[in-house]
Amino acid sequence: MTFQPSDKQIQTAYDLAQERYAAFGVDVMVALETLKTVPISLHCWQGDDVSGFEDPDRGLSGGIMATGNYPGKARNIDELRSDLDKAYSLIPGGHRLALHGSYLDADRRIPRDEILPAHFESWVDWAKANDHGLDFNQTFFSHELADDGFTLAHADAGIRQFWIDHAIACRDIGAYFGAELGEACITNLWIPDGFKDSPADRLAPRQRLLESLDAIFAKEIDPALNLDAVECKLFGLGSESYVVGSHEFYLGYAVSRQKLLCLDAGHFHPTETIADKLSSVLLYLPEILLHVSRGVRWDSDHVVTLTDDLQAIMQEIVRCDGLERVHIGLDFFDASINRIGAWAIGTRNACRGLLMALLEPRELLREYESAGDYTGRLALLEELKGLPFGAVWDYYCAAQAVPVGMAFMDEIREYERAVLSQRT
Ligand code: RNT
Ligand code: ZN
Repeated sequence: MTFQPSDKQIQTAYDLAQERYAAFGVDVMVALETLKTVPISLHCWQGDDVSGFEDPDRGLSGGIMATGNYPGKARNIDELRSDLDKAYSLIPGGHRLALHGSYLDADRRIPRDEILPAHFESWVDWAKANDHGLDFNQTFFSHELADDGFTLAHADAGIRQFWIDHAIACRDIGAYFGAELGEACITNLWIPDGFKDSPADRLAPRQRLLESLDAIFAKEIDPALNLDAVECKLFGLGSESYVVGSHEFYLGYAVSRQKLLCLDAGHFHPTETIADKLSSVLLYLPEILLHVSRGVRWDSDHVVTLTDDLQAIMQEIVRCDGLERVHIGLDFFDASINRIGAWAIGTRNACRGLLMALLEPRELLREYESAGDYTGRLALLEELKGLPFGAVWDYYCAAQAVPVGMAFMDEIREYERAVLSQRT
């Protein structure tokens, strides 16, 4: 038996917490009202170890890897949707779903350059029925034309064209999502292209990627329907020495073409964090997409926990007044634990990190800073870590009618018993 607070205990703890925060000039109610309006884009690929439904038996490629074989992985679209429904029911607030091109609903294999909005109609029906916004991603991996490690930067013009056509088809699907759901879809482009060992020519593949991207984005799409993002990376499995789409490459591309830059927390040197990048990028670009993830020693895509890194990212979004401009997406895939648990734990942590940031006494911190009182600033930042944030979080979960504390694990265990364990 785990301890569960009663409604009265939740309320009492919340009332006291409110007073503690008020003493620092923080209105907890305002923070919770704001938190409620911020959607997190859950990534569909945590539910099936990035297999997708184009050809689920094909192994994952592209320098990414889901390790572990926890039983009960979703084997088809219905199972994935059922698992997602369960996950959303454990997370406070209203949230989005990020799909990948390979999660199409078709009864035969459709070539990637021929995928259509029709192949995603059932996802739109599901999104409408459950009030989820949709985001999208082109799929440039787990495919025979990506097996040599190159797609949009491939030396072969025919292969490049195939992937250009795939990317264009996906933008149209993104626009279809946007039109059907009445809010823009963010279609994010990430390619695995790179070399295992030191290349002799770093320039030519980047020149080809630049041209491919310009061809993909040649058609104007109403930004109210679809927004394009490009995701950079430092290295991947098998592309340790050179990745065509590096940070500098895409920063330059995004700024010059006014595309969204996607910053994945696992795509930089292990001690380099993305939090500090937001205030710079926001000066040059109207919007940013985040892939909130947790790298452990490498881009391992561990479930998001409430780390200093996560808190710093959320603090920066709030401190930069960036809640409208920074879109929060998740990107992790752990196959060694219950996959619904992974979604619930990772997304709840993203929300918790955001709540902590919203509870910060920004004015007071800035007063200390402008007065040159850096000791006061440091003392306050440390003091905040001991404020009763958990009481506010519990109250929020209760108010949003989702499980408080560890109770979400009871639901996950029950779902595992009744549903997941039946999958063989
Ligand atoms: C890979 C990128 C990319 C993928 C997903 C599946 O390193 O982070 O975002 O994780 O598209
Ligand atoms: Zn990513």
